[in-house]
Amino acid sequence: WLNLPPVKLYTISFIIKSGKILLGHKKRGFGKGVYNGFGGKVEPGESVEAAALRELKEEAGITAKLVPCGTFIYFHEGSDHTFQVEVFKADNYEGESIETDEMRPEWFDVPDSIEQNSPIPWESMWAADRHWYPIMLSGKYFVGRIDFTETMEDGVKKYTLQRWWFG
Ligand code: 6OG
Repeated sequence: WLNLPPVKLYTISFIIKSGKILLGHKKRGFGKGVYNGFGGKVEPGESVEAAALRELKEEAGITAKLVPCGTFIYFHEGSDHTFQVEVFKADNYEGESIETDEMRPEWFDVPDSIEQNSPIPWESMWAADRHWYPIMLSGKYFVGRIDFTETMEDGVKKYTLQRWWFG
């Protein structure tokens, strides 16, 4: 664990407005088939915030005043990278959210509790999302680490979460 491989830096952004959260159903690439926020890789020389705004525009067709709300890092056995994901949110947006080549946007009710009959489709999302969405939705800043035991080939939904910290 002392020698984690080099970091790949990503963003994800969420619009959370009037009790609803905007997610995108990913149509291609990394995480295909899952619901997620809008985001992607930070390009060399680009700031994290500029990348978040660029990806929100590219994938959902909108702009927003994004505020950083958390960070998580994960690693899985056999990967040659450590992944760092910077999470942003906004309570409003400009433009009209549109389906793009990459994402189909869809609004979901923000649940009072994630335990019961949640309107958020946890089964069709990355395995760790249910651990940090509640912290994000509560308005607290979070920092987390996820260690996965399976490799990418088995599909994102089959990952086993080993550990999670936040604070
Ligand atoms: P492109 O390859 O499409 O960017 N991403 C994750 N999202 C969640 N919820 N959990 C993860 O791991 C993730 N790892 C990466 C970052 C990939 C998009 O997928 C996000 C980007 O928004 C537990 O450019």
